Amino acid sequence: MELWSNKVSQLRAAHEALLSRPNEPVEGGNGIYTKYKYPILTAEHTPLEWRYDFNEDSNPYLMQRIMMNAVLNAGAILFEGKYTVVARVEGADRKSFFAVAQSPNGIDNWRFWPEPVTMPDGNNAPATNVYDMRLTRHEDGWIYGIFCVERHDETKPFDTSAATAAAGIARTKDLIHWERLDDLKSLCQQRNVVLHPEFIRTQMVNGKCVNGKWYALYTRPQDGFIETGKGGGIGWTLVPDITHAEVRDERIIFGRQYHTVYEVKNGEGPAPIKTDKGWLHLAHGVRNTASGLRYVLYMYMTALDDPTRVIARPGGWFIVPEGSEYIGDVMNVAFSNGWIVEDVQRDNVQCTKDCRKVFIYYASADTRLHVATTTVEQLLDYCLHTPEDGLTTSASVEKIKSLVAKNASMSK
Ligand code: M1P
Repeated sequence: MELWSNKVSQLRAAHEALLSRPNEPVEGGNGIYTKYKYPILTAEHTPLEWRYDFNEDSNPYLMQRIMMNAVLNAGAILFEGKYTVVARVEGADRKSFFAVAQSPNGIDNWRFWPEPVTMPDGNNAPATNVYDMRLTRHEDGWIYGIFCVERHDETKPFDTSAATAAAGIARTKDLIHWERLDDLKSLCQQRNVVLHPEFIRTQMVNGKCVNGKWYALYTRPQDGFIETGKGGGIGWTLVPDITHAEVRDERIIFGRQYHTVYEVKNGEGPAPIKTDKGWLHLAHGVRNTASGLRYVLYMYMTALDDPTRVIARPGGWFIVPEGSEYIGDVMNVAFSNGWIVEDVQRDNVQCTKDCRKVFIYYASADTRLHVATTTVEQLLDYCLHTPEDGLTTSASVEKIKSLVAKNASMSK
């Protein structure tokens, strides 16, 4: 009896030590953002009550009854003053579910809420798996979660890997009660669908400017579950009624491109951040390699008055898996569907620019969740002053030579 209760005490103490461990910035870095020493959430951070039966009679060996595999791709939002993520938690059975975790500072001391999110099916067919929720605090007053809904492809009954991906849409005010709306209707498969935070109030129809009020969605149409086919690029569509959203008119605003980091797939990350110089976007690009697909994060900007008009495309990747981040269930993957921008500048740094802090939540190798911190000003500087991908080796060499020449002119 005593031995069993000692084991429980040790288990709880070790868990608490993990949850309360302070995180530390990694010094050095690239000047664009700061990474941190420890992942912020892993399978081991999930509540013990989700995993153990704490009754000695029914669990004499103190076994984990339900094992957790990973905590990854999380939507993020400032909620009631707390840094909040709706993480994708994956159990040992491969099923993902959503769970809310909060931190007082966005960097450490993350605690999951006692129970995972109960996501209703609404009018939709039940899903086999759900994941990668993008959270958008919309100007209509709701918090929306748009996520991938995966089901077996019943047109291929004998293929156990055949699947379809659609965008599930739900909304909430408290992150506890979710109202499930209709899945996004689309002729293509859809993943990485993101709701723009503001209504779009004008659009061109048949060459004429029409006024109205539309929800705007970033999409990523694909021909198949894995294969992008003709699709794949960041698309844009307007929907008048978010409760019955349908893709009617979709256009690619940022496509895939040969020999870039987004050659094979290109998908929006979290909802963009509004700044006075334009919308900041974080996205993921995928290319193929001899060791499999490589997922990296990249950034771009669009015009304030037209979120479909790309105004800055810094070349190459922004965040990649580094060191131990490379290793895990799906190697060579950095993925992000959540970031938080502080609504006001919280620290006392004297700043004449947009020094709002940004917390980028990214997962590595589909296994664990990390944070990187920066400011709006740094991200603007990065986007507006990183040269574009010139698409050829000679263009890349010329960029380096002009930087060398600029630096040389300084020493004259
Ligand atoms: O395994 C890498 C990622 O693969 C999928 O992303 P995408 O639809 O862009 O290919 C998703 O399963 C994502 O969750 C995962 O991180």
